[in-house]
Order: sequence, then structure tokens, then C-alpha cells
Amino acid sequence: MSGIEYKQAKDISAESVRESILKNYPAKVARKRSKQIVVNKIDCGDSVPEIMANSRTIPGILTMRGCAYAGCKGVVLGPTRDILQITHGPIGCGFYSWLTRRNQTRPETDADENFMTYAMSTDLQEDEIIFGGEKKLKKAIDEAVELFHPKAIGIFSTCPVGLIGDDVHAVAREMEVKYPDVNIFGFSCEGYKGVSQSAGHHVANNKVFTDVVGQVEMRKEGKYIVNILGEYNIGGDAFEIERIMDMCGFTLHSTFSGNSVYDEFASAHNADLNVVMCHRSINYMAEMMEQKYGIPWFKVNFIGAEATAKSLRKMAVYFGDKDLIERVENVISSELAEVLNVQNEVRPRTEGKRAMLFVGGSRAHHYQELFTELGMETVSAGYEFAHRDDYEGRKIIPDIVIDADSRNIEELKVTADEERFDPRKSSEEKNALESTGLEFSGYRGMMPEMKNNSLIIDDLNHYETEMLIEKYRPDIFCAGIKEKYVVQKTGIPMKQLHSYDYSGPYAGFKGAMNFYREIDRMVNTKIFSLVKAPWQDTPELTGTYAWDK
Ligand code: CFM
Repeated sequence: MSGIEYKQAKDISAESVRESILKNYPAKVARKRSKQIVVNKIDCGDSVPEIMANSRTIPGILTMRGCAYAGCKGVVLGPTRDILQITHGPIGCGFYSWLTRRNQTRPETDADENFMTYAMSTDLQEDEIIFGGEKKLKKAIDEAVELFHPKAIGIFSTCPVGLIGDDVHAVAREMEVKYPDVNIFGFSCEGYKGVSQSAGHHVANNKVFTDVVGQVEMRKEGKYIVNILGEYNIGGDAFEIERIMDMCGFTLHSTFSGNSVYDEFASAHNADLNVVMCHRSINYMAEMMEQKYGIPWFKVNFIGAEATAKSLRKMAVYFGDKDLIERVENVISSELAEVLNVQNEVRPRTEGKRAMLFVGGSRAHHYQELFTELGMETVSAGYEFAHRDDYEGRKIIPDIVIDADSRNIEELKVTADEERFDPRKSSEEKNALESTGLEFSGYRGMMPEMKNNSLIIDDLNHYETEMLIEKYRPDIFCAGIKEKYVVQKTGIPMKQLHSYDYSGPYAGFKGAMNFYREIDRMVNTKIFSLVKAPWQDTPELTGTYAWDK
């Protein structure tokens, strides 16, 4: 039986695909998209072509992007279990951001607070849109305090809140006077702020930094105390990272924000190192904590077994303790032995296959590690909403042009805390560590680590997705739920790298093995060649639309 038959397009040139995409656009659209669709070329010293990013989507284009509210409430604060989060807005915003990201949490005892199982919203109606919603918001806070007595309440603004002019910050201040033991703070994360969810990350980081970090004086026990920034416990990733941290002897003070609690955020300034996993969503916090408290940061990646090992080694070298370095090496070698067994088993079946990755702001880069370990090539990749530095590396930050949309989001002026600023490493110590290859406050970006002639596309849209599939016929396409069924209907296996479909974890060593097995299963499935879609024989389907007795 023959199913969908397509020509294999192994040798297609990225330049020709780029041209076929652009030629169907009206001239003005083509001009803009031509700066956002780039054929990769690495020159000496890691320099790559410039790509336009973090720029408004042209109206009419079916983008993959989300909104600022999603970036603030859904992404950065969402995975924290004991900050009671109230969506100030119509019910849909609260409901559709409720656990759809599959961020997990694990309270230590049944008595511990966990508000993640609730979706709390002011459920704005027409009356409030006309007469204002502040009264309803105050009532919601009264009700929340009465029912749950939380330590902290976050209020999240949706589009209509900004349009009608409700002042969530004034409400927060007033209610804090009424309830002095509850930390109440509001976020101006109206969906339309900025050009994507990226703006919401920045709004979230600013408020958590000013209103939460530094509020509690607590330091966990241990010698090597670390915060992980930008890990959100999708599909249980944070649990695997916690397991590894523990085995190595690091003390994980707080994770922003996978499997986290308020007190850990509030005392995060007492850790001695910040490691940054998702650069896009949280580099602001790392920078501000260094300026105010003197905590250095560097980039890590726990996606991919090799990348995990490399990150652990960097952390051990930072603390410089011989016992720690040895313990980390032991963990790596015992874990890698098992990982390599699985890798060797699946690799003959995955070697040479081709992947495409279009995910938010980090994963399109991080997951290339896992595909490389499977012997697979990433032929095209891009972010939904990342900035130029996530593509080209942080070294280009001074060249980024600030436009009206980026100016919209407040840039905090941070100075050293008079009492608590304590540089964990002197500049000599930092220089010495840098000479061993450890790079502080740096990120190389995705493009220098991809092959020449791979196709990099920012803010991919629906039409371009179809073009990429038609031209390249990849073995697997990775993106999100909005793309999933469109891609599958073309006969290409589709893996959700936001929610992981129903699977995970994919981080760390155990995660790598899960991923290898899953991708092996997906790229080798015969299902698409065994079934025939009805439209292959009969492109036009007819039916009767009537009740006929
Ligand atoms: Fe960072 Fe994320 Fe991502 Fe992101 Fe996201 Fe996500 Fe993502 Mo979906 S914080 S940028 S806003 S790694 S929710 S856990 S998967 S788009 S690539």
C-alpha cells in the first residue's frame, strides 16, 4: 500500500528556499521578511550575519507568537506554587493560561501551599469595562486573603485592564495597607505590551526583582549555593536537574521558577552563583542581581547529556574545590555510561535524519544538542520572540537599535545595595577563571553553533512552515500546539517542544535518554506511509447539509 509519497529533498539549498518564500510576498512584506530570514554563515571569530528580531509581526501574518501576559503570568511567575496569582481580566485569559504549559510542582508535604491547581481571575464583565474594574479586583483580593491567607499575591493585567486604565499598582499598595503581612504586587503585563511574550518576561523580572528578591533573609545549608535562572520545570525537567544537583553536592537555593516557592525567590540574593538556562526570559534578573548583590552569572544548558556534563563542570570549577570537582566527575561518568548505552542503541536508526526547530526563545537552540547526540542535523531553526543576542550572541548587544516597542518596557536603574552588595569573586578571580575558558555574563547565541547554509528564520509563520516542509521534507518538525496538526497533516512527525506533548523530562541525563527513545520512535514510524488521507484520492469532499427524512 502506498501512502503519501514525496520526493526526498536532501540537497536543497537554503538560499533557494529563502527565495521561494520571499517571492510570494508583497514587496513591503518581502523587504521586512528578507531581514528576518537569513542563511547562516560563520566567519572567523564567531561572527554571523545580522538577523532582524524582536520586531512587530506584520498584521495579517499568522504568527506563532503569544502575548506579554503569557510571558509574565504564564512563563515567569506561573510555575511558582505559593504566590497566589490573580488574572485581572476576562475569564479566557486566566483559563487558557492555566497549566497548559505543563509546568509541574512538588510541594514537600500535603500541608504546603499550592495554588497552581486553581485558576483565579476577576472575570471582568461589561459593567467593569465601562465603570472600571478596581473595585472587583479589591474584592477578589479580600476573598483570596480570607480563603487562603497567602504570603504573596500577584496581580496580572490583561489587555482590557490597560485599555480602561485600571491602576493595579495603586490597588496593590492599598490592599497591602489593609493586609500588612501579605506581599501584594501588580504586573503591567497587558497582552499588547511589546511585540510578543518577551516583553512580559521583562515586566515580570523587574517586579520580582524590586518587590520580592531581598525580602527574606535565609540561606540554605551547604558550601556551594546556586540559583538556577530560567528553568521552568516543563514535564518535570527541574526534578531531574534537582536530582543531579543533589548528587553532585550543590545546594540549589532557588529556581526561577520551576518547582519554586516565594521564600526561595525572596532570599535568592544569598546564593553565591547564578546560572542561566533560558537566557531570553531571565537574563535581566541575572544582570540586576549581579549589580545589586555581586552575584556573578554564567550560561549553562541542561538539555543534552554532553551539555549537562559541561555545565556541571563549569559550576564545579567556579567554586574551585577539589572534592567538588571530583564528585562532579564521578557523577558525570556514572550517568553518562547509561546514557551512552541508549545513545548507541538508537543512533543507527536516527543517524543522518534531519530536524527543524521553531520554538520560543531558547529551545530552538538548546535542543539541537540532543539532535546532534542522535547524529541528526538541524537544517532550519528559529525563535518566536527572542532578540538578536539570542541568535548572534551577547557581544552584539551594544548594536541593538531600541525602537518604540522596546522602549515601552521599563529598564530599571540598579545600583549596588549599600549593606548587602558582596562580590562573590574579585575581578582577578574572575579573570583567572575566564582564562580557563569559563565565560561570565556571556552567551554565544544559536547561529555560531549552527552549520553554514542552515536557514534561520525569526517569527516563523504558517505559510512559511508549509513552504519549509514542502521544500525540505524534514524527518521531524519541532514547534508547538498551534503548528502540531498542520505539520502532521503533511505526513511529517511533529514533536511539541513547549509542552513536550505528554512526555518528559528531557533535561539532564535521564531526560536525554527519554528524548533519544522518543525521537527514535517518531522518526522511524511507518504510520504516515501506511495510511492514505482521503484528500489524496478525492481532493474535494462532498456531503449533504440537511435533515432529510
Ligand atoms: Fe525560555 Fe521557556 Fe523558551 Fe520561554 Fe516559552 Fe517555554 Fe519556549 Mo513555550 S521561558 S524562551 S516563553 S525556554 S513557554 S519553558 S517552551 S516558548 S523556547
